Amino acid sequence: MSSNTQAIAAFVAEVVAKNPNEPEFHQAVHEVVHSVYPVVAANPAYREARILDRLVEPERVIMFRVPWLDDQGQFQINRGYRIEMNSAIGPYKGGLRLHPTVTLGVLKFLAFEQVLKNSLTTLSMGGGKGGSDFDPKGKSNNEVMRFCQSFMTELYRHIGPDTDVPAGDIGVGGREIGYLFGQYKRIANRFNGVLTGKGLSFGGSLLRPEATGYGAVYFAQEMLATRGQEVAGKVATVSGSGNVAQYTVEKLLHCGAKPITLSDSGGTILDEDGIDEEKLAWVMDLKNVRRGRISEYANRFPNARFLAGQRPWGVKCDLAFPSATQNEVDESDARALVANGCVCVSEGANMPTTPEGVEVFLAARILYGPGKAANAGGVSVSGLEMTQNAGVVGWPREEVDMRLQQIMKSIHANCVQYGEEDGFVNYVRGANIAGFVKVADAMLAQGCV
Ligand code: NDP
Ligand code: 2IT
Repeated sequence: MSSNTQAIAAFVAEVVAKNPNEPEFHQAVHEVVHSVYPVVAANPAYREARILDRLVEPERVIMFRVPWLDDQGQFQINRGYRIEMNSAIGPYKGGLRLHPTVTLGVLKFLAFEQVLKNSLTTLSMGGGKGGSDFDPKGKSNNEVMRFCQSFMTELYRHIGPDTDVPAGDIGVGGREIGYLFGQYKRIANRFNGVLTGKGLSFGGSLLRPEATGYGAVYFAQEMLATRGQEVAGKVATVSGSGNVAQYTVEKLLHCGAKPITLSDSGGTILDEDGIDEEKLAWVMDLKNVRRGRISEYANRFPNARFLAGQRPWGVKCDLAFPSATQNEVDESDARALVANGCVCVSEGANMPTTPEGVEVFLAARILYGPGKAANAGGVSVSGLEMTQNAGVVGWPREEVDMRLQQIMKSIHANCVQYGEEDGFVNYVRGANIAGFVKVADAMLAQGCV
């Protein structure tokens, strides 16, 4: 073992010992430390200032009770969290996730990834993440509203437009942000940009709903261009059927690609004819208004098949966009994608590929864009929403889209700068190092805080 390998193993072992029962956090830290350790080893100032030790320690963790009354008048109790991970380069920024699988460790992994992702965006945003183990599935609008109001009744004292600016993530979209904003304004007696992903009539930005999915496709375009290829004409598999998946399909259609799958936790729909604009509009209504299951697609469009309990990765494709959740692409999924001729994976979700799956993609030298680079379009437009709110202006859609495309190009260029080796771009290494250096230098400049 080289001395770096030993040092990395020792560092990760200490993180594991200090943060028991947080496997997703360990996984995220391991991947990043593996990439950035050589940079740290070569820079005595980083070592003396214990940058890595500070990076894995959240600046603040807030954990609270969220009591609410269901439609039957029964008491319900959930646990709420906000991880304020790192504010070296800006106020804490990152989404809120409402899902029964939410734990402290899941949110710490997401907050940790967010620090580096936000650094890559070129904007001034620190990293945070929050949420609750509340399950929005099967809840009425009024129950979701009462939950959001109770959640904000505690959270409001910790957030603010210059302090910590939450947004959406799994289970939190426009409806939830509306309820959260209403309660914040009521308690704080302030109308400001404390949340992003707001409705257009109360300070939201055009293109924020589309931004993550569009950005993941823009990132794929940049990756493909390095090999003289383009998105047009390619067959694409997409997982998930929520915000990110829907707008990934929309942008793929704009670019002339053929998306053929969507999924949810029940299984995958495969539509060999392609999911076109009309079918996508039906999916948006199903998921965002009627809040149904993706299996219904196969009833509505009989040429499509529902693959119960399956993920999309066994389906032959040129491009893959994992856009559901963490660890949804394992080693055998990655092998199947490569064997079927997939040339490019652009991650809309956060850490959707297991470490073993990542190894398969890197060994096959396909174009592999990790989430913290490929899905940074969402938080980037959140940053643009903050700028618009601060200036009390609203930019036209074309302007936001132009800025989003510029940011995705710049993230790609940064990944290439730090990740190119022997004519191959290792986007994992590139994204980790590029994100890290900016935060590390800011921490160095700010002293022992
Ligand atoms: P949504 O809640 O809109 O959609 C989530 C989708 O993923 C649903 O189809 C859901 O299916 C599926 N899913 C969630 N958990 C699981 C699971 N454990 N197993 C299988 N399927 C699952 O969330 P988003 O589209 O906003 O988020 C998707 C991913 O993108 C997440 O990883 C998120 O962190 C990431 N992301 C989101 C951004 C944003 O701007 N929204 C920005 C950057 C990244 P079901 O309904 O069955 O649960
Ligand atoms: O993972 C993410 O980047 C998000 N869920 C978006 C965060 C944000 O603040 O817009």
